[in-house]
Amino acid sequence: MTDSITERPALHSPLDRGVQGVIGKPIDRVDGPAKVTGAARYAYETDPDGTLYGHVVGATIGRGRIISVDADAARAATGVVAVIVDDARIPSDSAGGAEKGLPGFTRDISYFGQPVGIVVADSFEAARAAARLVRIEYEPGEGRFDPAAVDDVDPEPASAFVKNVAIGDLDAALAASVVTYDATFTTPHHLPAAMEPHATTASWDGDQLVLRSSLQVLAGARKKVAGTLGIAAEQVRILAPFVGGGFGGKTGTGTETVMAAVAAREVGRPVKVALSRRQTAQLVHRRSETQQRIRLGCDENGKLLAIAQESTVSQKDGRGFVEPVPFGSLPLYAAAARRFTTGLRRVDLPTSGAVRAPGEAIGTLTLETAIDELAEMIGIDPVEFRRINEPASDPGSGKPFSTRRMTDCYAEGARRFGWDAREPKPAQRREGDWWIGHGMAAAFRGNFTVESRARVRLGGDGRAVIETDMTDIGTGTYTIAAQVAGEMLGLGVDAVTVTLGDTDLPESAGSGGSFGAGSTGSAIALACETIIAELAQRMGTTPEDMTLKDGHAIAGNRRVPIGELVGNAPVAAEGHAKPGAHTPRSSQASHGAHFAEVAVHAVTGEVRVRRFVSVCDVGRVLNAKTARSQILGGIIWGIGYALCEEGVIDPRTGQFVNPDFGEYHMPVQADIPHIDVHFIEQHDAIANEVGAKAVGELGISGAGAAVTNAIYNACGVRVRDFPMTLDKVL
Ligand code: MCN
Ligand code: MOS
Repeated sequence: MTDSITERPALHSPLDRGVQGVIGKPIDRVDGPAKVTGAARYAYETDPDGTLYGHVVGATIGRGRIISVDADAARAATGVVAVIVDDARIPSDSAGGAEKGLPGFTRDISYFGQPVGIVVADSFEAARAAARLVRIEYEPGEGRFDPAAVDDVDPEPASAFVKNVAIGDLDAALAASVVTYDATFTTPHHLPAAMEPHATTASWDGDQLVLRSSLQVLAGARKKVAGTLGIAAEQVRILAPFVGGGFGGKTGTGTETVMAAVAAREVGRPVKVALSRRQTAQLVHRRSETQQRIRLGCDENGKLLAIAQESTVSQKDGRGFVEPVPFGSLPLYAAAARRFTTGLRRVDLPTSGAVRAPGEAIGTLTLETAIDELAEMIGIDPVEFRRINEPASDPGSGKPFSTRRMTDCYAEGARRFGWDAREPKPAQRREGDWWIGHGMAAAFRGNFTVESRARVRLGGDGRAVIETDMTDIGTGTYTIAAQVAGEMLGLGVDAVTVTLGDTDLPESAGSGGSFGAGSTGSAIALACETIIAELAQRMGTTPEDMTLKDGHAIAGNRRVPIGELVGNAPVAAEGHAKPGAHTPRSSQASHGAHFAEVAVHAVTGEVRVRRFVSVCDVGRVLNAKTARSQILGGIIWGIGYALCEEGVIDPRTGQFVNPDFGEYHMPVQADIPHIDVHFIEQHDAIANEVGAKAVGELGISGAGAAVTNAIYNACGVRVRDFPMTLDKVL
């Protein structure tokens, strides 16, 4: 099928030739030394002269109205410089993922923690203490705090990113099936808990605002901040050279960003604001809880005839984001009758928004568990069952896949894991008090190329400088940017300086949707192409007949240092990557297969993940080490979603009762075994110029289901209410 699409004109591609030998290599992070020595400064660590501290004041009810505010005691407290509460300049809503500028202050409270104001003081402690002295009287209202108790479901929210799908006659296909499956799963609220707090240091120079912020996508944030403050985007500069994790929570802008800007303007001095952990849970955004009914049917040969995933999710009023539950499920399997729906309940809870692998993370956790169940019902090995149902083209759109190595991932994963030795029947293996089991699941992450620009300059010193507003949120952007340019221009990574995270630089897609590396990498490669053409001209040859290696241009028997070729006339170019002309005609994604071995304690129900193997198809791997780290991180999230992560909301007040690392349980080092990650590389020439596809969110998809399926294989227990804590497994 794929050959019906002509590939986009390839770069004459030093990347494919790999003469310099840096692309794809497991090179250590170029920003590593700066990070471990503390030279890398994060948003809250910059102190322009005279910086003051801001602390956000939040509502202490989940629904109702403010009757009165008394800030006298706060204003009189030691060290306090300003108290801005109950004020039109304070945005009325949580800012994470805001689509537009935020509306100004309202006395109507629609979620617990809603920002009401900010206190500015000469120390962090003074600001926090004074924030507690602000007296607010409320008239509490009736809140919709328990999504499951909200009867009203919008069956087809207009804003949904994934539209409802109804293809073929589902009921007839189920009736014609030899085996059918029908079960309902629930997944809880999840929090995007980055290590670095959500923080901003804001300073004004006349009417120019400089924000040192921990954000993922700077160009978008700049527009949103400007919209909220009622100023032009050109008046805002955002700097984010280092970001200590975001996981979706730092897309859009942040409450702390707008609040710091408002406060700094009021006091005429720089102000910095960091959200506490508790505030992070309230003011950033959660991944919506979900209810998912999954129905499947297959014929006697295991061929799926029907597949349905009907979900409900929740969102507060006035917000458009709808957790796209079926996003990863849609293109997984061929089945003629298909139904995927996402209904929406309106609640008075913190905004729900994009958390790492929106939709896929929880939609494949359930679907891949259900597929395992159906495979067992029809008596076919789960790997074989998936192979039987591998689609030839995207079963939703009918479009050909750009590249898809899913079945190779199954085969290679099974081989590496030793799947042949698995006992097909549950509860067959026991080691002392532990039941041992094996499970697997498919992984899927859609791939997008998003418009991105990068500038590359080559100087007379033979060094290259890359400039773009792209961020590195822990992913490895600095390193892969240096690798792409190094390979293109024949330079070692130490001869490439990468400057990121500044809205004064060319606008990129930012870090989000796992489109950052492919999109920005392509912009860099395109800029290098222009530079190569110029160098070839100076060499009196063509790009095809010139090789760049180890800082030299080589053509025929001539070998000229690049610095000499550049001389006093630096060569600079801007690359502009965009979705290819073929993108709308193809279906693009990264794929993978996860295999897990677990031990389940026969007496306590404790689950230990003992072994994990993952084989992934992500197009070109830009850096084998950072790409592996991304998959590792994703798998750990998947294991957490299966076994322990759960944001618990008090249905009486609408507040998270476990908004910190002590109570919101995530897997720690001791919970994670050695993870074997292997890549099947096939450069995807249709996806983008560097042939690289999504990595950042792929690992989560399906990882939890490999664990749930292994638990079943170990002890015969299925749990459909996540997380599978030991009380449920027992
Ligand atoms: N990479 C590669 N080869 C490819 C693609 C990527 O080697 N073909 C590697 C590179 O090191 C690249 C990294 O993987 O820097 C991630 O690339 P990509 O998949 O394009 O993702 P983004 O750059 O867009 O990063 C965002 C993505 C998302 S959407 C979330 S959410 C997420 C994630 O990355 N949040 C993270 N991974 C995270 N990792 C860390 N440490 N912290 C976060 O907050
Ligand atoms: Mo990732 S949730 O798209 O920032």
